[in-house]
Amino acid sequence: MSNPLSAQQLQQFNDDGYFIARKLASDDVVADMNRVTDDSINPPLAPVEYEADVHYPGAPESKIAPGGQTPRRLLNAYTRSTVYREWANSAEVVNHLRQMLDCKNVMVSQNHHNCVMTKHPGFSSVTSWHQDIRYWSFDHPELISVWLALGPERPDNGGLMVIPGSHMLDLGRGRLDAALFLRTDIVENQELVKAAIPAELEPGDTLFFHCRTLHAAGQNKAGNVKKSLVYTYHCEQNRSIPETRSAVHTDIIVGRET
Ligand SMILES: O=C(O)CCC(=O)C(=O)O
Repeated sequence: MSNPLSAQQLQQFNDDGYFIARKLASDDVVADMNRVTDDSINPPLAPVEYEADVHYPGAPESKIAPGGQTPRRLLNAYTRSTVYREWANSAEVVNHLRQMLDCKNVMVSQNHHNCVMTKHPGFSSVTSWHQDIRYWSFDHPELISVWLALGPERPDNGGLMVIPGSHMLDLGRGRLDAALFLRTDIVENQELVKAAIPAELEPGDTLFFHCRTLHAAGQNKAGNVKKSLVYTYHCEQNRSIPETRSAVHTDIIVGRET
């Protein structure tokens, strides 16, 4: 296996619920992805989710409000471009996932994430604390998202923050609001978020995080659009529940010929 994770790195992922692989994507791959992404933002190439669609704090109220046409996610990344698809299938990504998920056949979902997240200065919204498992319906809550930075990511441009070890917490339903975000009015939650740390990334750095790891992100207050390619993976044996949002489009085994 090329460039396997060491036992210590794997332990770090298991303990923290996330792991950053520095410079996992080459400069050439990142440059290609930036080119394709920039061509898809202006004008936005469908299918696109707009800031106005998410209704998160700070988002424009509607598509006709100022900033209402700001893209938030370029959807269907896997089928959108060869360069995105090749990354989803790359040995760098798939070998790490085989180790983290502890299975040979890893599948990528086309049902959520599977997108390029774009965060624009001026019209971006806040994503409150949540676990991605809220989106997913699978036999087991064992999925990993892979977040590739196409540029620098820090708190001031809306980069992710994570709470180490939060993937092991048993959060009762009462600690989450109607949309399954962490309630801010609960003292235990206020204490919990004090442990947050920024996942600072440089172009090509790749954040692997468990679907139960609490994370959040602020608005982009910097000068450039922040862009990140995100996929979510699971083992072949861990199946989506039929007739849920997780089962609409076919999952694909990665790491074979594309
Ligand atoms: O970039 C952001 O605002 C966070 C996105 C996120 O956490 C998600 O889509 O699950």
